[in-house]
Amino acid sequence: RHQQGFTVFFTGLSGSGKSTIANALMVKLMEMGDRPVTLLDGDIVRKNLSSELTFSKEHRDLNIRRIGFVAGEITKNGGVALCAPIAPYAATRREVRSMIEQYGAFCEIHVATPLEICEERDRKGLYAKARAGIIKQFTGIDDPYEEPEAPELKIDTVKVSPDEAAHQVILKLESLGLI
Ligand code: GGZ
Repeated sequence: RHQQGFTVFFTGLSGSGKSTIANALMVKLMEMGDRPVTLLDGDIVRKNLSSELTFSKEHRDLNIRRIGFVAGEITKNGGVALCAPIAPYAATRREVRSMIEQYGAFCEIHVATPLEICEERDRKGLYAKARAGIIKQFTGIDDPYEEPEAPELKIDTVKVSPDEAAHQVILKLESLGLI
């Protein structure tokens, strides 16, 4: 039972909570213990797989396609891939979806924390740097983020804690028959 692999693809602004929710989800899925779970977090991928890339549209797209490729291989082999990049472009997200749906299910999760809140928290001080012009092409400030139109799930992190958000994803995966 539940042999099909799948990918959970989080998308949202810097500081929206993607990593935190993905990590909480990973713990829950690993506790279930039926399949190997691989987390492809934005900054870890940037460091290890995409270290030569910038934040131009071309390079962001290349980064997302690489993540999609790895997630596709994991999905093909019956595993669970959790991806948590910004992935600001809708067309590129669609591309990755169709890559992965050849092998298993694709579950897109919009971590929909509003820009004002990400900026107010500014955990890494990047928004302040972007406003000051020290960092250019920063998503939400002087670079686009195209909101998902039909994600499998949209999480309102203003109302919901990371653990509750991870639980919402679990419920969605159950309703899709994936776990
Ligand atoms: C967006 C940037 C930028 C620019 C550095 N724009 O909060 P973080 O720090 O850890 O998350 C952001 C991360 C985004 O990398 P991704 O690979 O997820 O982006 S994409 O999907 O668009 O390829 C942020 C940091 O890198 N960062 N410069 N200009 N985020």
